[in-house]
Amino acid sequence: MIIDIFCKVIDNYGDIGVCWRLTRELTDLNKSVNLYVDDLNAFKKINNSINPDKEVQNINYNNKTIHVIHWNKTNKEYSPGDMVIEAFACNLDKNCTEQLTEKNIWINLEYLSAENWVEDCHQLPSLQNNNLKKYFFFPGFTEKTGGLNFNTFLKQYDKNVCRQIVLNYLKLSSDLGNKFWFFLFCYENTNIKTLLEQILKHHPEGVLLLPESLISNYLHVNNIIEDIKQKYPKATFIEFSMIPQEYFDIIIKSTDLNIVRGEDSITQAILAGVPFIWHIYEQEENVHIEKLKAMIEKFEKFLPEETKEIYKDTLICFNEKNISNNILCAKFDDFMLEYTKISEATSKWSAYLYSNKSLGTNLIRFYENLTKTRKS
Ligand code: TRH
Repeated sequence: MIIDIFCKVIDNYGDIGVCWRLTRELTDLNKSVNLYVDDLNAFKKINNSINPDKEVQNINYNNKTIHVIHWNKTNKEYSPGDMVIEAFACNLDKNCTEQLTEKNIWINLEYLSAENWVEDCHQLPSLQNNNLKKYFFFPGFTEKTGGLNFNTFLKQYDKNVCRQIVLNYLKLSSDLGNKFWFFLFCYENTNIKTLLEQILKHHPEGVLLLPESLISNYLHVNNIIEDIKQKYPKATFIEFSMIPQEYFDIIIKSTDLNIVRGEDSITQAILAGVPFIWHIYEQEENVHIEKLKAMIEKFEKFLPEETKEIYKDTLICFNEKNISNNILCAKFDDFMLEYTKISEATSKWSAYLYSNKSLGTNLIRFYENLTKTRKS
């Protein structure tokens, strides 16, 4: 089975991050994937084997070959795969859609949302001008969606295994192995200093893992790391440049707390089964806050009653601006005091989400059911 995935990089790394992860999962499921990407420079930042100057290249992944094509809208003689996936409604250009027939299963892979309406739209067909059906496919948090985008093989890696890998990969002293580790990869955020201080108040010898990103730059520009080091001299700050996605995933599974962003890193953080704080991608008219509340609503089903409000307040406050520092301190302190209960709930939610199977698995299942129906 041949699958074409088309990826248009809007900004940041989530578009290519989601597509590369899905490509790897489908490859692990023994499908042959052609990945079309318009911005190979962004791709190289999360996969250093990519050559941004090559129009076509083969990537070796787990002793299998993935075809990567620079998608520059002038790709000639396109011959479609069995399943053609437009990531985030990136819309194929004419010389591709003209080659599609009803033998090809045409998918629009949507952005992740925990909102309930997603279930009603998932797998809906939409008749296109060329009289072919394009199917909406929504990742999601329930069995009535396409499930979350994760790599099934990683499920067997537990925190200790991942922590050992990270100690070696980042060449860290093994003395750090038994400390409280937390990972920070969010957007610029005026509340971050208070959050880091509250975490270190509870874990003064904490280890902060900090890849180069918008937030690491923000911390440096505002001298926040220096300030915090004064207050918490036993804390360790591990900074590093961007790393391949496979190792990014292992870092997320190695920590005790993840403060992450966007769509793809939050997904991996939730599945890691340890407490997470989500800095959601900001949208107009506060649409992102509704999305944030929808995710919290799904998670709080696993939280004890007394912890629900604390968790919700923490995430809302972290994503809001102009909250007084006293309130921020109190909320983040409450979060750390509830850490064990939140940790137990995250672990249960992770187990449930894994049981929904991966986005890749569910796409294959959809394809097989649809082609079976069409044959009968
Ligand atoms: O980079 P992001 O902010 O991407 C965003 C979101 O996906 C958002 O939903 C979308 O609308 C917007 O892009 C256009 O955050 P996200 O989703 O976590 O993607 C980051 C990807 O980068 C993820 O796949 C992990 C990967 N990554 C690495 O592989 N190595 C690294 O060192 C780092 C820091 C990230």
